[in-house]
Amino acid sequence: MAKPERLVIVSNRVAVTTDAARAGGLAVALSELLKKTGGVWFGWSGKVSARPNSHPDTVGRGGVTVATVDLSADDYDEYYSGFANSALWPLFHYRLDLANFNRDFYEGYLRVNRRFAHALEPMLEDDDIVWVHDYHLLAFGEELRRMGCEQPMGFFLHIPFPAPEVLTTLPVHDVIVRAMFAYDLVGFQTEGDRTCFLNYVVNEAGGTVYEDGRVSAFGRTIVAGVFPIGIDADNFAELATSKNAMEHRRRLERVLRRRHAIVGVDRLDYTKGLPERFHAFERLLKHYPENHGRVTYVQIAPTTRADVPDYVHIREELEGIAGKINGEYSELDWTPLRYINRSFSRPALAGIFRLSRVGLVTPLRDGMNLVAKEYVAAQSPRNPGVLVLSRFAGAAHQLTGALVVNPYDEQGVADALQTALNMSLQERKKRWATLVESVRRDDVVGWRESFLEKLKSVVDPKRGRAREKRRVGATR
Ligand code: ADQ
Repeated sequence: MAKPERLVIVSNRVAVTTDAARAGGLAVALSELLKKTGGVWFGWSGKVSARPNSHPDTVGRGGVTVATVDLSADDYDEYYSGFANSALWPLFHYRLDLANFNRDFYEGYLRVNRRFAHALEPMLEDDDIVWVHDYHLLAFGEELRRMGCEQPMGFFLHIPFPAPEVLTTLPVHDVIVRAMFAYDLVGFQTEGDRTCFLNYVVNEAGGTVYEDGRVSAFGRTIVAGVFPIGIDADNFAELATSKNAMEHRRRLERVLRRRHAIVGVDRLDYTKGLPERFHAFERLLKHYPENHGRVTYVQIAPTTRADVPDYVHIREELEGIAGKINGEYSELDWTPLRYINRSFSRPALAGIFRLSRVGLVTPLRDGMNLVAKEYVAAQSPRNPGVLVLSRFAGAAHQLTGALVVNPYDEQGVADALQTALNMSLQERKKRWATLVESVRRDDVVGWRESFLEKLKSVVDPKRGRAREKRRVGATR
């Protein structure tokens, strides 16, 4: 019997787990799959060391080999904080004003992609399938190919792919896109992202797009597909009624004292539109004074990437706006905005979502946004809340039952909040039914399976030829 293919997942950080209560659905979905097929999860250990290891440290966890390498301080500054998070992240989210195209960052990015590829290559077997994740590792596949690796390789971009007019401001845009052609399948979150990629290929690289999804440029033909990521909806719904969730719900209920809650949960990132969101809430209080004493907005936003200066600025900015709103509108027994700058457990978030009348998700740009889907999954079918969602989140293409807003239009968001807070139970139920149907249907397992099936279908003929070559070689 043929040996099943082994899956090798490559991502900046590894997250092997089965603890759905603690980890996100993505980590669990990929871990589960690795356990089924046997496999390797390779990436950065999260450690910075003076002498980073060139051979990965490996540990076996339930049939999965976790293989990690450290970064040097220069690697960390140039690859992680530098090119990945100060050039690609802002650029791909259309924040040209924040992008830093320092050449050293780019050199460091290529160096780490190469070092990672050299570290993984000795572990690879002929029948492996390699699945690489996200903007930190765009150049990783090309480095593996340079070493002669012929395994099927897929790449999934979790963040948006920008329009060519924006992407071409990156001095090395052509090198980066050419590197993407080392993969056999490149996956995007939305049709819009894929279109931006195809437009670049045709207009900037002189490539060709075929009707069946194949794309040729730089002497290679690959497939570009759309695979909107989802969550483990049933699991999240269960978490929302767990003991832990109920405890947090009760704590919040005590503070709310029958007031409606609006909830936002985001990593503290300038792409999430938090200052605009705070201003929109301020407008709600200003233009719809009947909400004074009646509505509390809870924003949970833990600090991330704290050593990238723009993340320090956004934190200070938010503290200023929150202080101003509360200073102006608070009463002895009512604090309009509760801004909490730390992380919560997943059951706690699920409980808070379930209690909140409105889920406010207004990124300025977002690959998908899983919080929007988690808010929907956590709702009670008998008394569901309303999702107010930015049109610039990938999720807006699927979650048509939401109140879709333009996050730059603060008055528009305030009006949508007012509509949400006053929406009849009948309409809330109707909208939620559409939303939850979509969240359940396009879940994380479907995402994972459809990507891997596509990858296999793209490379099967090639694999057949490679096997035949090896067989003929062996019988000679
Ligand atoms: P992120 O930018 O991190 O992900 P998102 O999709 O919302 O954004 O996922 C965040 C996850 O972290 C969610 O599962 C959420 O519950 C959790 N989280 C957020 N704040 C938290 C808090 N305070 N405490 C605990 N958990 C918290 C990137 C892209 C997205 C894309 C995902 C997946 O930027 O566009 O949807 O990858 O592909």
